[in-house]
Order: sequence, then C-alpha cells, then structure tokens
Amino acid sequence: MSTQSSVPGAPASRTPDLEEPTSPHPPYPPKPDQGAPAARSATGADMGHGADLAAQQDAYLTTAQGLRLPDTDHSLKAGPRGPTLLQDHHLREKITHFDHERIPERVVHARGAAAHGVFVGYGNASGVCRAGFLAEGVRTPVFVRFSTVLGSRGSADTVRDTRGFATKFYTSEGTFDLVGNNIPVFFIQDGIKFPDVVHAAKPHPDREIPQAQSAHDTFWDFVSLHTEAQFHTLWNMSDRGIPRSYRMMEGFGIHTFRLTNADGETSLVKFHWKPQLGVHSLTWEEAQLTCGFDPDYHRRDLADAIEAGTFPEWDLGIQVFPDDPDQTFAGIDLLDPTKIVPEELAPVQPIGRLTLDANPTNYFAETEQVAFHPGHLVPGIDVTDDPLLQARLFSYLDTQISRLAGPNFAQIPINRPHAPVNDMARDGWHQDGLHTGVAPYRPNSLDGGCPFLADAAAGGYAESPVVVPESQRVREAPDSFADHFSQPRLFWHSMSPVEQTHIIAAYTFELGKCQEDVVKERQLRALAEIDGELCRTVADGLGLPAPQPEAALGDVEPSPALSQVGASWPIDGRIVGVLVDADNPPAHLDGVISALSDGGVTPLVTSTRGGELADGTAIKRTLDTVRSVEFDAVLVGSEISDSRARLLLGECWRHSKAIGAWGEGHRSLESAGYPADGDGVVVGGTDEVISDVLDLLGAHRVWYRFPEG
Ligand code: HDE
Repeated sequence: MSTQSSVPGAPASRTPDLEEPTSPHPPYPPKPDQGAPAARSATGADMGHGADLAAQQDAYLTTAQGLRLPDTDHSLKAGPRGPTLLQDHHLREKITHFDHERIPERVVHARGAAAHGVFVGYGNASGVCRAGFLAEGVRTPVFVRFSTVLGSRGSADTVRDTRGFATKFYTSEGTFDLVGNNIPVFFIQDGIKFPDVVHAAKPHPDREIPQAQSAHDTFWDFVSLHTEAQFHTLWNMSDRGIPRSYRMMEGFGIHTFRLTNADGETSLVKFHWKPQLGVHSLTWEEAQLTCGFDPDYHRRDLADAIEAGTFPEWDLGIQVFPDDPDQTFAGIDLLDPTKIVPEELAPVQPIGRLTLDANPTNYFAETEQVAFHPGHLVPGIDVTDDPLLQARLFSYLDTQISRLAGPNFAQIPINRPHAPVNDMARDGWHQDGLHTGVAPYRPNSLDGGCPFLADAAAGGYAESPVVVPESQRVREAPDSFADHFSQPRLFWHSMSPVEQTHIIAAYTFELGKCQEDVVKERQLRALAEIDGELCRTVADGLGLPAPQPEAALGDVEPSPALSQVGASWPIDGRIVGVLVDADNPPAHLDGVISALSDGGVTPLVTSTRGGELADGTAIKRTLDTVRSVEFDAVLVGSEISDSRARLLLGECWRHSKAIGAWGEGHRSLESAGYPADGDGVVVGGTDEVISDVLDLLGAHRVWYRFPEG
C-alpha cells in the first residue's frame, strides 16, 4: 500500500491496486485533508477519542448487527434458478436501507459544499460584544457551508444565483450560527413573503423547468411587480451572482444584530466576511460553460484548495452603529434588509480570522446533515426586529424537523454543541442521549433540583431589554421601507464601466429568456427608476422601447467599495495551465513548474495527449478534457496549432485571462491569431513571463481586454 501522491482530488487515501484486493485489512483512514465532527456526546461532552471510532470498523463485511458475511452478491434462493427466499435477512436489510438513503433536500440552498476550520478572535470587539469567542486569541472550531439558493442538490455550481455562507461556531458558551449570504441585501423585507419569492424563482410548477435559474418568466414577473426585490436582483445580475470561487466571496449577515458588552451597553451591527483572496467572479460565458464541463466546480475548488494546503481565510468584520431608538444610521433604516450601509459611511472593522483547514470526511454525515439556525445565539449577540429575521427565527427550526426526521437533529454529530447540554428535552426519533434521573422538569426535588437556572455571572443568556414602542397590531411596513430604488442606483453608479457592461448583458440575457413581453416591459420600468442608460441599453437588446422614470432620478453618492475591479490581491491557489506538446516538450519546463508552485499557484500541465512526458512529468489535463474555465491564466511552451489549442487560447483571450508564452509557445498564439503585444499577453524568457503573468493574475483578470460596451 503506497501513500497517494499530493495531487488534490485523488479519491482515496491509498493508491489502489490493479487487481481486486483480497487479503483482509482494516478500513483505510480518512485522507490527510479530511476532518470530522469533534467527538462530542449527544449532550456536548468531550468524548476524548478520534472521530474515526464512528467510521466503519471491521476488516470483514458484516450486517448492521455485526454478523460477518461470506457473500453479498447472491440472494438466498431455492436453487440456482429458483425464487428468492423471504428469509434472506441480508438481502432485506441491504435493500431496505438503500430504499431509505435519501432524505428531503433543503427547500432552498440544497446544493452546497462545506469545510471545517477555526475562528480566532482579535479581541478588539470587547468594547461592543462580550461573547467569549471574540476574545483575543480564543480558538473556536467552526463548520462553514456554502451553497446556491435555487437549484436542487444535483444542480450545477456556477449558475447565476445568490450564494449561502453559513458558519457554525462551536463556542464554549453554546453554538452560534451566522447564517448569511454573499450578497448584503435580500429580495423581501418581511419573511411572510419568502414562499412567494422562492415559488417565483424555483422551476415552473407545470414542467419543472428551468433548473437553478432566474432567467424565466415567473421570477421576473414577481420581482418586477414586487419592486423591493430590485436591489437584490441587481446584485444577482452583477458579477457577484457568478463567483469565481467560494474562497473569493464576501459574506454578509444581512440583518442588523444587537451586541451587548460586559457593561450591558448595546450597539447595532452588521456582520461581514472579507476574503483574503479578494472578491472575484467568473465571466458569464465561463459560468455557462462550467455548468457543462465541471458542474462541481465550486465544490472541487474548495476541497482541492484545502487539500493542497492553501487554506481559505476571511476576516469577520462589523459595521457598528449606535443603538438609537429609531434604529437608523445616516438616514438608512437598519431594520430594512433591502438596504446596505456603505462602507464609506461606516467602515468594516475586522474582529477575527476564519481559516478553513479540513474537508469533510463524509458529505452526507456532515454537509448534508448540518442544521443552521439564525436563532442559535450566544451571550452578547441578539437579534433585532427586522421582520425578515423574525420569520427566519421560526423557519429554521421547523424545517429541520422534516428534513432531519424529528426533533433530535441537534444530536447528529456535526450539530452537537461543544458546550454542555442539559435541556430537559426527552425521547423522540433517533434519541442518542442516555439521560439519567427521573425529573426532566423544573422545579423538581427528585433530581436534586438539577438543572439550575444560570444568571449572567453563570453564563446565562439574557435577551437585551429593548423598549418595544407603544403600538397597535397592524399588517404593514414602516414608511422608510418604501424606497426601492435609491440604493440600486447607488450600486449601479459604484460599478466600473466593465462591470456595468456585465450587468447590462445579464439583464438582457435573463429578460431575453422570458416568454412574456409584459414581464420584460414591467422590469424595464423598474430599470428606468434605477438608471436611464441601463434601462435604454437593456431595452435595445430586447428590441423594446425604453420607458421613462416616473420622476427625475435623485443623485446618489457612489460607494467605491462595491466594485470588484482596480486592486491587486493574493493569488494563492490560483490555477495556471501550462500548455506543452507531449511529444516535443519545451526546454525549462521543470523550472516553470517549480517557479509557479513557489509563486503559490497550482500549475496544471496540459498537453496533446495524456500520460507522462519523456522526463516523467505527469500530464494533468489533455486538450481533449480541458477548457479555459479550468485556468486562471495560461502559459504556452510549445508550438501547438491544432483546433483544440486554438479553442483553448481563444477562450482564455475572451475571458480576459493572462496569457504567457516562452520558447516556441508564441507560435501557438500566432496560429490562434493573438499577437505577442496583445493586451495581457506576455512573450519572452521564463522568468519575465512568469513574473508578469503572476502580476496580471493579482488583478484577477486583464480587465482592459474586456470591451466596455
Ligand atoms: Fe434562509 N432558509 N430563509 N435565508 N438560508 C434556509 O433552512 C428562510 C434568508 C440561508 O447551509 C432553510 O436548513 C426564510 C436570508 C442560508 O444549511 C429554511 C427566510 C438569508 C441557508 C430557510 C430566509 C438566508 C438557508 C432551508 C425569509 C441570508 C443554508 C434549509 C424569512 C441572511 C443553510 C434550512 C445551510 C436555508 C428559510 C431568508 C440564508 C427553509 C423563511 C435573508 C445560507 O429554513
């Protein structure tokens, strides 16, 4: 048994033998990059042993009762050609379990990928928050699940959609879940409308199409009628709707939360995750191609990066606002989840670092069964009266009961708190606790009065004593919720010209996919309230007249922090294709590969055929399997002038990726029609080419190669 090489993505922790192995040995251990839920009991106690005790144990095949089996390929039959006997327990047990392997997928956010990690507090939040896990140097285990919203569990990763960014902090004071998205605003201001927006965005109920898409009539019918959705829709139509990687996304708690410090003083905050790698996106064509070429692109990217040791990192940041009775800041209603507070008005202050350093060992046990809830809070963190958040506080508990079959889902290993649990809840499906005593009620004397109530000194959670204004029961929103267009306008004017072009293309595509002209016309009316040029250009693309706004549009102050263009970021874990002729490899290839690895990026040697080069270098991709979507940049070292190379280089050019050539590589570019002095093309010696290409990669793309209109 040799140890598997360090190529990310190898399926097992050992290189397999060609022949079926027959000598019994214990199950293989997990791969080195894989972590597992901590070994906690159902009631939160540290069981002090490795999670591998929950893995399969015996070298021999057994039944669920541990009975060893000599055969699993033949049912027990009345003779070799006779009927199968009902008494075949192994057959019935095997098939029955199989029949029940599926559980209901999440009604939204069904498609996801997750990782284990650690959160370390910087300690500077103590002025506003007394939560223990934010104290300086405190290390808290975390599990983070990223997701798309609309698609089913088997849908593609790179669709245009919002992404979930849900973090479970296993703190010593109880579990805190920050269940956010990669977009800081939401479609609706009141949770009662969630079924409406989700029904509109999900596939049409008659044909159940389209899958994982917003480019269809029911979605645009809803958002054009329900204009409070326009800001979130604009974010989705921007490059934020097609992230390059989960590692390159911001995350937002969206709602305003209320924090309390050790002196009982409260502040209002918005939570932000800031990725160390910057915020980057795919192009629309890349996103579409990837849905076909690699539907698991984001899952793979996350898992491979962790396996390769380039651990994704984020800063947790907060925007802090005074807890004034009107709960507004700079005229922005903090209880309205369709509004942002621009960072220029309230800077994001980093308060801790998240690092994802281990992949799940088992997708179902961990990523599928993890159950988040925005009401999982710890002392120092409280909710506000945002009506969207209020409905969520009901929904997440409720949904787990049908998804995870009963009320004991908190006892599933990935959901077990790392704080002691004594909750007086008993029994129910899949009870894994072995509760002692006779008195799961309070008050009691038979169990000596246990469990006791915890005051603040004993770590007891107390809701902040917010004054609820004198009021009357109504079904209505505050007047401040009625402005649906000033922030979309702010966003539009904060974009660079290239980003604006992408937004126009996205609206034109999505509305172009709608069948009903009235839906398009109604959405154009909403665009007219955001910006005249945006509306006109999209209308031109659709071949429809551009409506006028109802009144002259007000001025807005742009927020440069919203743009993704114009700076340089770390390139750790980026993928650089190295294109060479397998039968005539270029000189200096070794040096190129090591220089790229030293530069923190992953070189993918790509060639005219599979196998190895003459010097033993493994060929990782062939021109028959690869498309430009797999690379962030490409280096060409040989002359290859076949149509596959031309297609690859053409895509790299169109997707504004840095292109470098050394040796005879420039001939491949010429044959594909790209001049050595083209924008973002570097031709020369290996040192110069590698250094320039890595510099270009720092800006994510060769932005100036994109047409701006
Ligand atoms: Fe969710 N949402 N949501 N949501 N949401 C779920 O919970 C819901 C909302 C978010 O990786 C469900 O366990 C309602 C906003 C994420 O497991 C469900 C409303 C934000 C995830 C649910 C919202 C989110 C979910 C589906 C309106 C960003 C994936 C399965 C009141 C701040 C978590 C589940 C994971 C999942 C309900 C709105 C984020 C049905 C009713 C706003 C990241 O309970």
